Amino acid sequence: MSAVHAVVALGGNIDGPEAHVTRAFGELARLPQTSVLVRSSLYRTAPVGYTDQPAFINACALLETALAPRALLEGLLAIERAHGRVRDIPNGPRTLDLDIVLFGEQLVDEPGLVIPHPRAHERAFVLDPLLEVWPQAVLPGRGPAAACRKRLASGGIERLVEARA
Ligand code: PH2
Ligand code: MG
Ligand code: MG
Repeated sequence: MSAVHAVVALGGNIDGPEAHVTRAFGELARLPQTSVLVRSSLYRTAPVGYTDQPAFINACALLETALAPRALLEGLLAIERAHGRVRDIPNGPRTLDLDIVLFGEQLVDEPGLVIPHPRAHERAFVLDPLLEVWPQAVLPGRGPAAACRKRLASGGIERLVEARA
């Protein structure tokens, strides 16, 4: 199979989002023709955009996939629906959001699917976990993810350290 490296950003902020995001990593690994190469830590992040809502849990997964971008998106939307995702308030509370941040070096601009994610370069809640799974990542048209991150404020993001038994 001709596989590419893709990055999916995970996020959620209602109904126990840590459990939703953790379960979603396993569900990504069960997508056809796809494996999860690296999972980031979970991050607790202040809401960006619409701020009158609970803190988010965010993370990123580095995938290897032979799916086409549109097929990967369909798989992500099916996982979101299985987590009871309801689309009412734009940027509002959600159980689980799965966004394609990067898909190899491909540029996609189609209805409902823009890659790289058009706001990834300005969102620390995407860049911090992205840099954890892929420190050398480059956002086509924006340059190295690490350089994008340096231009942003450092506050509002807490990496959650897993409790060890
Ligand atoms: N997602 C949004 C809007 N704002 N803020 C944080 N902290 N994390 C998110 O995942 C997030 C957000 C729309 O997708
Ligand atoms: Mg999103
Ligand atoms: Mg989304």
